Amino acid sequence: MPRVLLTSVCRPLGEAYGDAPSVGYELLYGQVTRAQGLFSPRANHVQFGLAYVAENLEAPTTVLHYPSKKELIAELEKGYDYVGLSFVLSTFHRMKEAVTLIRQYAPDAKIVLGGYGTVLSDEELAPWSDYICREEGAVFMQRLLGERTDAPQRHPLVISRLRIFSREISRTGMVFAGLGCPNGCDFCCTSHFFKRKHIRLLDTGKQIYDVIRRYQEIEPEMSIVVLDEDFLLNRRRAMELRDCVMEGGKPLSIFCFASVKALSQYTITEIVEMGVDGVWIGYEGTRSGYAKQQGRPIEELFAELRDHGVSVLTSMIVGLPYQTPEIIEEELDGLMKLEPTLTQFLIYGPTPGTPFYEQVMSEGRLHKDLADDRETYYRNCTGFKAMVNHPSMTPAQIETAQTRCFSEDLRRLGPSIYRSVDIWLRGYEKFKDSSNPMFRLKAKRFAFEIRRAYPVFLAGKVLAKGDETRASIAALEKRVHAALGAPTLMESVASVAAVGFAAWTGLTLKLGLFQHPSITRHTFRMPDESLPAKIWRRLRGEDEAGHSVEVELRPESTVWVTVKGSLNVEGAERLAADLAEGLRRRKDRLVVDLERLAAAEKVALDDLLEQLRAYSDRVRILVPQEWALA
Ligand code: B12
Ligand code: SF4
Repeated sequence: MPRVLLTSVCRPLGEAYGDAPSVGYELLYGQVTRAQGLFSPRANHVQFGLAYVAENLEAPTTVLHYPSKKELIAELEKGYDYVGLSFVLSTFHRMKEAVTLIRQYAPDAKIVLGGYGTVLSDEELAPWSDYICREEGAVFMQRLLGERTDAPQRHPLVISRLRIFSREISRTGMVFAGLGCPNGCDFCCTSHFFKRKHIRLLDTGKQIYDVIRRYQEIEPEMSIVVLDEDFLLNRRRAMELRDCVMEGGKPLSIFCFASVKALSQYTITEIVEMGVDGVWIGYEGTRSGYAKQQGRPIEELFAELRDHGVSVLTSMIVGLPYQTPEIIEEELDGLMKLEPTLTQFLIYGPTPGTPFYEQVMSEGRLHKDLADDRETYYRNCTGFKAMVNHPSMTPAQIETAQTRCFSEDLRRLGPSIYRSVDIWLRGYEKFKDSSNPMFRLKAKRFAFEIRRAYPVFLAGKVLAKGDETRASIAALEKRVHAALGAPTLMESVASVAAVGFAAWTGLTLKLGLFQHPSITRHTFRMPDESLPAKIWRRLRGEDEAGHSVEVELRPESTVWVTVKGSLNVEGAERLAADLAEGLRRRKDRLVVDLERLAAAEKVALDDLLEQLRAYSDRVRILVPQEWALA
């Protein structure tokens, strides 16, 4: 079987290393809370697409996220038949760097390019590749490797970790529900990349819910991000998810992308019941006229979301043809009145493959220096550089307006971490006495999140810039304490420590220390996997008693054992002994998934449960609902 390596471009990334200023590993710190300095929430994001492709192949596959050049070389020297590389336009030069290494250290490997950088022409990409993927990547690779393409796709588990003041405070499970978007906004790369089609990776609400449950097996309260461009547009699928959540009886915390048009299809009750408590809404511009902006009046929609504990990340475009510095100012005022929790401001820019790009090129409006130097143009496809001749504004005016928007957002609304607490508090107050039991549970969840945030107030009161901001943080703290009680001694101690951590965070930012992740390496179906894998993997296969076992090593040291077929007493004894042996030798968490058993003897199940009881703090057993085991 061919061996496959999938990799991102190499680190270090960033302005100091020749990239455009915003290019790095983070969404919030890089593109949203960039003016918020030490108060910015931080989370490194891996290349999710690579994890998705790897999960769905049969070939042994290694995935590297952000290797250094040295680490990439070391991996290449292990010998691979195919090397897939994911890149975007702004990392085109990085792709070339990596391909040069692949050619040198794995000269026989076939090179496959994927990701949104492949909007470039064959002519530009052919010298750097053997194959180019411009579609959903798992099926593309299956076809390329001669594997079956008709099996249902599997969903990887990918977890992002959020840090505040350099401390990890929560984990988020990523759900990949779909690609592309039918709305076709003229500037939108992903919509036009998939030819305005929506490709469902998870077809039904039940499938989405099942993936969420898998994350919750790892951490019961894990929050979820659903990556799917206009997730709520498909009402049927979203309402199926809502039904599953209601049936499950446990409130969720889901962040998703949704347009005004899509959101307008739901009542706030439906949104909250679905578990959605965070949405990314494109505000764009008041006169931008995209179809997705049609629906409920935006002021009414935002106010309702806010009052029900739903945080909003909203994005505004700077540099639309009708805008002048005064109009941008007016639009910014309007946006600030909506009190978004997080805000992104991007410059209207042309990406190859979009209608806006076609228009700009046909009218010769790309700045001459960029038109003459395509490499510099691609490098700056980030939303932070004015690249197109504007009817009334100079590039400097557009870029200054963007910077001002970010700083005004911070000055007027304060750091986003406090805005989040404010929204949770509103949600808590709204739902704590609700007649809907699910909402009362949701209030408890908000209370839990707020309580976890108790230690952040002191740092805000001491270190935030501006008297007004510090005063509003103090006022929020008072409201929180009035609603949920004064801090405990431990929380007070944690608050003092948080000031230290916040100051340390400020210092690391100033000195540029610890700003790069280390490599993340995952292997899938590799024969030479590490020892822990071997211990568990020997459980795999058919048992003579009639059941079969599949083993997966999932993130967060979780081993997932699926048992299929029929389980009798003898087989259960052998299985239990093997599982207990693994648990004894390893510290991993174990999920024993019996949901796909066709038949089982009751005594066999009882034995299995009994044998694993000693490890109950690390073991979860999933059984079909109708069995109703404890
Ligand atoms: C998560 C994300 C990030 C993360 C992670 C980086 C990443 N590229 O995955 C972070 C926050 C770091 C990030 C940063 C940036 N991003 Co970004 N990001 C996204 C986002 C929101 C989701 C991508 C995703 O993971 N989707 C889920 C997975 C499952 O789907 P997928 O990526 O499409 O992958 C599938 C296929 O495309 C394909 N595929 C992908 N790679 C490969 C590789 C191979 C070998 C194969 C065979 C197939 C394949 O197979 C996958 C499964 O079907 C997209 C917008 C979007 N909604 O898609 C923007 C997007 C990719 N980002 C974009 C941009 C501009 C950036 C930044 C330049 C922003 C900036 N101002 O700095 C930086 C670049 C930094 C970097 N390191 O690359 C643009 C790219 C436009 C372009 N043509 O270049 C997008 C499309 C947003 C947009 N609408 O403009 N980003
Ligand atoms: S709604 Fe969002 S994802 Fe869809 S086309 Fe418009 S900008 Fe792109």
